[in-house]
Amino acid sequence: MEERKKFSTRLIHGGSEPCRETGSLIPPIYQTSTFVFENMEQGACRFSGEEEGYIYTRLGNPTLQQLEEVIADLEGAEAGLSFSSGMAAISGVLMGLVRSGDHILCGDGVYGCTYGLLGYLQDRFGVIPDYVDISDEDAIHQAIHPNTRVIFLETPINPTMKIADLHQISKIAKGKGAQVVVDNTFATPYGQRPIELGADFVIHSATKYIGGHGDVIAGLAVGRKEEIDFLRKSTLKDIGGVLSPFDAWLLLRGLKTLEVRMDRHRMNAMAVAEFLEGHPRVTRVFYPGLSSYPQRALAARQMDCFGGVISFHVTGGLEGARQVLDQVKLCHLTVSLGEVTTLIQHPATMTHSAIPEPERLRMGVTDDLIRISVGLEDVTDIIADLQSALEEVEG
Ligand code: 3LM
Repeated sequence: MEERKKFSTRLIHGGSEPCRETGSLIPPIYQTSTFVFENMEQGACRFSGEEEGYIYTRLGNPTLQQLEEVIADLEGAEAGLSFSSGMAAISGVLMGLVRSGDHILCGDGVYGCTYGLLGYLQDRFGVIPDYVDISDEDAIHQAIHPNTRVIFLETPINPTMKIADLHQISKIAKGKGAQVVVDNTFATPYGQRPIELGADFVIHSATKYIGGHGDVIAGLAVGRKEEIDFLRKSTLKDIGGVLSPFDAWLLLRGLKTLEVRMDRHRMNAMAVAEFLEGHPRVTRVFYPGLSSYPQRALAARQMDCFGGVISFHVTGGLEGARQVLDQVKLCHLTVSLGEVTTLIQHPATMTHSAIPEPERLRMGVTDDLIRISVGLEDVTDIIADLQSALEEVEG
């Protein structure tokens, strides 16, 4: 049996054979909305499923398929599916798994729009979302009910960087008939592979590290073939949040450098986290690579790379955060993360502002919390920018 190639080789060669007809090193983009049939019989057979082949890009496209095969391979899953955004992937997977009256158990922190989606599913469709402290095994056991269909986890959580023990939670879920869905956006498949730890589905906002360059909005999901096929034919096809072939091509290009980018993100983030930790205006820093990180042992066991996102608390509350964010120059004041440029933002008033205050505070998203996605610039320049911005914070 041929030995499985290493991660970086699979990133670069995955699905990317030179084109046989033209010799083109990079496969062409199938930038088409539809596919021509040879005759009516063939069209009918494609629709009935008697014949395999493309019909219409919302139902499948060679460029999307190439991306879906690569992400499934990197995550160690049977099959993959692409969506027009991370939120389309999350809603597509969740709506394919739950029915009215089902319970979705979430970790105690999710991206603001995921929180919004769960509220919408509750109000309109009678799904019951619930949040639990993912570091408390007894609490997880107690929070799972007979109608719990899904355990939804971000790990690390955006933006608090808290992590979930995927092996332990997947084991608990298996015994209770719930499916574990992991949003792996922050870690990427280079940093952590939830399927290998027992999860059922992995989701990405591919807008972030997978694309890596801040020029595309996209989502991905992987899981067992049968279930991914079901999602393809139901929530992707009929709700219709399909990715454009050009954006899939951008992701395929971004993926080739995922490993080298993540290594540099990690090194830069570690240096920034250490700098922040030693700064008198910073009261607390959360980065899994730090020895002070509360879940250090779990992070080391579960993750191969801690990525580039750091969150930290500053003195002076909301005003302290404002003084830093209004002063940075090299770091761009913007939402999103995981790209070559360093991005900094204020979760309480931006990415997580849709979460009602008491819930937001319970999740640890306080007014003095800043999130930084450390980019690939020279780290001394990033630190110098933060240093001068932090000087603005009054005691
Ligand atoms: C952000 N996050 O700045 P898209 N899952 C996770 C995410 O962080 C995100 C999504 C899913 C941010 C976006 S806020 C207006 C900007 C863990 C997005 C959703 O649909 O591709 O944006 O992914 O934290």
